[in-house]
Parts: sequence; C-alpha cells; structure tokens
Amino acid sequence: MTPTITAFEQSPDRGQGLARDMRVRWALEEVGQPYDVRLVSFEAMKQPAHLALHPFGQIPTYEEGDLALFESGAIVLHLAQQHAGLLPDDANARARAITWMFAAINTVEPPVLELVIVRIVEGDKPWAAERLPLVKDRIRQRLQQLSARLGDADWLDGAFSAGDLMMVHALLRLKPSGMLDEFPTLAAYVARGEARPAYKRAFDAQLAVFAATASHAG
Ligand code: GTB
Repeated sequence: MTPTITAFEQSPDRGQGLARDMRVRWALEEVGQPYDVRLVSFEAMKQPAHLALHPFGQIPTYEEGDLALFESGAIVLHLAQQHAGLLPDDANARARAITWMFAAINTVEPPVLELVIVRIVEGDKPWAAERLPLVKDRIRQRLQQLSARLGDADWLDGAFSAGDLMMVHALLRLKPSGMLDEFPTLAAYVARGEARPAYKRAFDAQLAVFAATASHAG
C-alpha cells in the first residue's frame, strides 16, 4: 500500500527543504518506498479533518492503510523499522542509532530552533539583540560537542542510519546562518548527507512543489 504524507502547500522556506516533511521524504527515498503527498494550506491544517490526523495542526503526517502517524521522528522510526536500510540489524547498534535520532530532535534541534525564534518570531522585541548571542552560544556548545564525537568518522555510529538522517536535517537549519561553517567537521557531515542520492530525490520533490506553486502565484 502506498503511504501518503502531508506537506506545506506553500512552504515558507521557499523550497529549501527545511520543513519537516523533508525528513520523511528522505527516509522514504532511502528505503525505496514510493509515496503520495497531500499538500495542505495553513488554514486546512487547523481544520477538523487535519486535526484528526495531527492534534497540533501541523505537517508532516503519514497514512498507510489503517495507520495514521504524526511527528517526523516517529514516522522516520516507523519507516526504519519496517524497511531495511536505516537501522542496523545488530540490536545494540540499532538502539544506538535510535539514540542518535532522539539526540537530534531532543538535544541538538531545540537550540537550533531558538535561533529561528529569536530572529524571526521575537526579532522586533527590544531584547532580541541581547538574547541572540546567548542562543548562539548554546548552539555552538552543542555543535562543539557533536563535532568532537563525530571526529573524522563519516557518520555518527558506523554506517549511515536514521540517526544521521535526523541529525543532518536538524543541522541543515543552521546553514543560512553560517554557524555550521564554524565547525568544518559538521559542515562536511551535512554535505555528505546532502550528497546522498535519496536526499537529492527528496529535495527535488519538495522543490518541485514550491516551483509549481510559485509559478501559479506568478
Ligand atoms: N515535532 C514536529 C515534527 O517533528 O513533526 C514538528 C512539526 C512542525 O513543526 N511542523 C511545522 C508546521 O506544520 C512545519 S516544519 N507548522 C505549521 C504550524 O505549526 O501551523 C517547521 C518549519 C516551518 C518553516 C520552516 N521554514 O520556513 O524554513 C522550516 C521548518
């Protein structure tokens, strides 16, 4: 059965692949699972039909037969458990890869999101300029730690896994800020992720959505 995911009808990132449907698309491409996409507007996301799928009125969601999921991490984990290619067979290595998934969304991504909040959501507040360096310092601390752990390895724990997929995507949000370039090890790690054919296919698919809506708008 072909699963259906949801994505922004008009992504605010203008096709940069930063919205969280990108992780799900990437995972689907890595495991070779074809999928359909239902595009939703911001308005439709808050309507009962979508809220029944996603209690917080967001994207992405995932539907496959009787199963409906939300939360990009849970969806990627489901895919990684259902298909070969994103989690090692060895039980301990598998548990460690899942640990990296949690580290990505629970430890690395939160300070990264703070940067978006202080710049965009709180940008007009009188204290925003004072808060910005504090937020950047917290990000640098995490990047320093992550960079130290990665060392000169290609991936976080052996072969590429769902942990790397989630981590690379969480880090990608930092690219426009230039902060990633302060940590060449991590910049190269992210570039390795972006160079994966599955990443490219997923990126092109979400970019095509933006290009189609942009041409309609024009
Ligand atoms: N924890 C959830 C998950 O991992 O699935 C978070 C889902 C989430 O934040 N979804 C966002 C959403 O639906 C889209 S990805 N927002 C609409 C709303 O809350 O009303 C977040 C996002 C938005 C915009 C950009 N961007 O423009 O760069 C990047 C990421």
